[in-house]
Amino acid sequence: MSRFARSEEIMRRSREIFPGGVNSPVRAFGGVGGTPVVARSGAGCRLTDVDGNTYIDFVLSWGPLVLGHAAPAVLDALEETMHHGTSFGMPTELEVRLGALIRERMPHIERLRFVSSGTEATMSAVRVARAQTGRDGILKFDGCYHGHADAFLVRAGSGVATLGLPDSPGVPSALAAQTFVAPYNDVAAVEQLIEDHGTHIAAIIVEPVVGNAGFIPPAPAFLPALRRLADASGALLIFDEVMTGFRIAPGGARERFDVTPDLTTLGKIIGGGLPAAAYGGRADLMDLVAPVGPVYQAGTLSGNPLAMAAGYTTISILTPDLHRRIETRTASLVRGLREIAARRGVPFTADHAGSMWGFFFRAEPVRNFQDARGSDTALFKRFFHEALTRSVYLAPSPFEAAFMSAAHADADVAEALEHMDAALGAALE
Ligand code: KE4
Repeated sequence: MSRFARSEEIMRRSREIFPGGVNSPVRAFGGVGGTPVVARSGAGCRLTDVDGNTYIDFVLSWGPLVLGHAAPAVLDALEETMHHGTSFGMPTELEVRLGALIRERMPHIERLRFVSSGTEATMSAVRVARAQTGRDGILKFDGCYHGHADAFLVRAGSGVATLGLPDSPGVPSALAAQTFVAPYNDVAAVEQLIEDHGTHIAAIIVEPVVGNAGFIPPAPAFLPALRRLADASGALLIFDEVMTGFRIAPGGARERFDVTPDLTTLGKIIGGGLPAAAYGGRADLMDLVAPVGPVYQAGTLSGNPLAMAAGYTTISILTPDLHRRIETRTASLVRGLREIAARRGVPFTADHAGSMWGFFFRAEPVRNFQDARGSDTALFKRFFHEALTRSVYLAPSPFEAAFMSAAHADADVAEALEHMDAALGAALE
């Protein structure tokens, strides 16, 4: 009997209910083939599926679980909070506590608004930029994914790229025409777009470190150039830190790269595994948002008490010292993978920023999505499945980043490297 028999049975039922049997496309294993593994439970750095197979997990719910699965402190915070009620649709002190902590760690976020998903955060930040500048255009980067709002589904990364849908049907062409796309790390292309359309562009929105085309770090001059070009053209600079926030440095991209955006979006980690995201930045911009200003944005479950409690506990525990320890372990994992690939003579590039990491089966460094697409995705698919049967859970797509948590100990990293070494050997046969 298949080691995934129960997953296969549940997915058969699930496909009758949900498109592709999933509630988010990338979970469908479209990028690697085969049947998705159905989760049953998680504890620390390990995941157990419905067939009882366990995995060392490097996806961690696509980033939120920086403390690992079912972190005891987070569960205690939820236990303590939920008995007082789960939602009020009213202000609570929990929001103030988390909002104040975010501002303390990221002082450039003078004002913020909680929402329930990264998509809401990015679409709202763009709305503020369009309101402030009176312009309609936005400039994004090929392979960057900012959620599924219409304006962004123009050659997006992540699930769209995995599914090979360069532009999603259903997005009005008039709206797509307002989105300009440049290759990541290509300053000359941005300069040209600004020269041609600069007076029309409300915002440049960027993943400061790309996690949705695989892991792609910014060239040193790239983010400073975006800041300069935004200032020169009157556009705002938006850092989409839904994935990188509290992940690539204790204070996010602003701290790591010393470039200050006008607006920042956050998500994932700030909810500690529950639905929470945020957009924020300069007070003069955020005071455009209702009820203070005319820019409307709202949300029934925005600032949900349980999500606030989980997020506050997570970020409180994630001190700069703990962040550094997770980063050090991530660096040793990436080094180990490079050594394995070199010993096996496989074209390979890997990198990390904080506790976010990734790799491609390609000899040269990956600077943009085109480079990423030129990697050996067939080998990635084989490697993914060989690793899966050896108890290592990687993102089911070559165009996603991987993560590390505080729950991954040195022994877990060593065990994972051993399994991935054997997996690569099998994938090469
Ligand atoms: P959500 O709407 O999925 O909460 O956030 C959208 C989003 C915005 N910005 C960035 C930089 C993001 O990475 C995301 C979502 N990331 C994907 C992972 N590649 C979520 C996983 C999924 O789509 O199921």
